[in-house]
Amino acid sequence: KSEQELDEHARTQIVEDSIYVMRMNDFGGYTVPAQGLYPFQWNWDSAIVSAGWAVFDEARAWEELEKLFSGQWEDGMVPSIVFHRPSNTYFPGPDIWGTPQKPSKSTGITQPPVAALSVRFLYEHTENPELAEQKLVSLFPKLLAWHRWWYKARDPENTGVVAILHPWESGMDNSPAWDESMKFPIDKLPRYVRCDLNHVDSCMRPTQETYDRYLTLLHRFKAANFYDPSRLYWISPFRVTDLCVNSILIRANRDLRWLALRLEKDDIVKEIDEWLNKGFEGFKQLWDEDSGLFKCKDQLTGKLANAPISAAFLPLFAGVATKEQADKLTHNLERWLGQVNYGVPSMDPEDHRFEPLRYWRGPVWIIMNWMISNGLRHYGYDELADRIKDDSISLTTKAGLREYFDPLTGDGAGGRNFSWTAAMCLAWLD
Ligand code: 9YW
Repeated sequence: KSEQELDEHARTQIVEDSIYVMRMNDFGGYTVPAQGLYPFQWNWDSAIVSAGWAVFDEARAWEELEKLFSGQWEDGMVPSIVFHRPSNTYFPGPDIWGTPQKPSKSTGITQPPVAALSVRFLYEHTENPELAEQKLVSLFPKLLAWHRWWYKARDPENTGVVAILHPWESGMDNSPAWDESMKFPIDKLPRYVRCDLNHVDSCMRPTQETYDRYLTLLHRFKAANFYDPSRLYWISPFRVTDLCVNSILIRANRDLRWLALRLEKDDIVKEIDEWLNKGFEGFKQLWDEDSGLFKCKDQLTGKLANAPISAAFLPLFAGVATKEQADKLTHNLERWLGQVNYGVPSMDPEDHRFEPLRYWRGPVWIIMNWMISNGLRHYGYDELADRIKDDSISLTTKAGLREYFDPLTGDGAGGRNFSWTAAMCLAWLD
């Protein structure tokens, strides 16, 4: 067979596999990221996964989002994990979090606010406009409440950018961007046993010391009147301006604005415009001219995090980078890509902390590739955007629907049969 035929065969196969994986991970209205390793509904995973469902089962796609919002707290927060059903293969589960039922068992922290992007995606790709209109009307107030929560609970000082209080909130758990900010003392912890190492080799996961710090934060937040949002911002020993959450929030604000216009909600459009304007200002403090990259910032020390991570390129996705900044970013990105066989590594491969297999300290993540490539296209860097898309196709067709990939060898790593990787193959790479 010719190479082209083989390629086409591999592409058809990956679409079939992706649908199979999504169905397999469907636990009834919500999709688990990966069986065993992550057996509940994760927030930003689900938002991304709903776009995958939209390609072959629109009703199920809307259901995914509705199920996620069934876990929304009264104050508007949407938790990072909703524990719809018990499972003993993940730590820390609902017993450790011990959140009051509000209305489902959940964690007491949140995750990147992707959902507004998904609602717009589903609405624009609908084959059933009546259904889409109805879903938009019911989901819109929930999205709005969540975005308002971000500004009220996580930017009480009105800086234009929001804070994360736990590395889990960024979605990039052990990113080198948190190394300095995670140096607070570890509390005396109740004895615990991790479950992740039953599923994935320890060389691909955060270290034990990192886990002790994750748990220290969890227990401190729980002691603050069960994750009281008006207190957490002030008591947390970890308070960071994260590029991933802030870029996604700005992008989600744009999509929320688009949805508000559809619903003719002029006052809300104005409110969102204020968030966008102050967000644009807020991002200025995250630009590091010396390296030509955006950086995360420790809000407690006021210092930029000295870590060149792939989220540095996400302000392109948010549309908040200037043309000059975009040029410098792409210059860096080209250098990074020149050092690896598959992009985009989650940190600068020339940095001494780069580890090609350890989670957020080197591996390629397809969802990051999607956001970076989308941002590049928006700024007119089509060739680079294509290169990242091609790399993503090569990785998934060669190594399968893995959680992340080694940028040097292209080998798959972490969890297998991974839902958001499958969703990206359906909604982006096909
Ligand atoms: C954890 C589910 C989640 C993702 C995060 C990723 C990892 C581990 O897996 O978190 O214990 O929550 O870092 O982004 O949502 O895929």
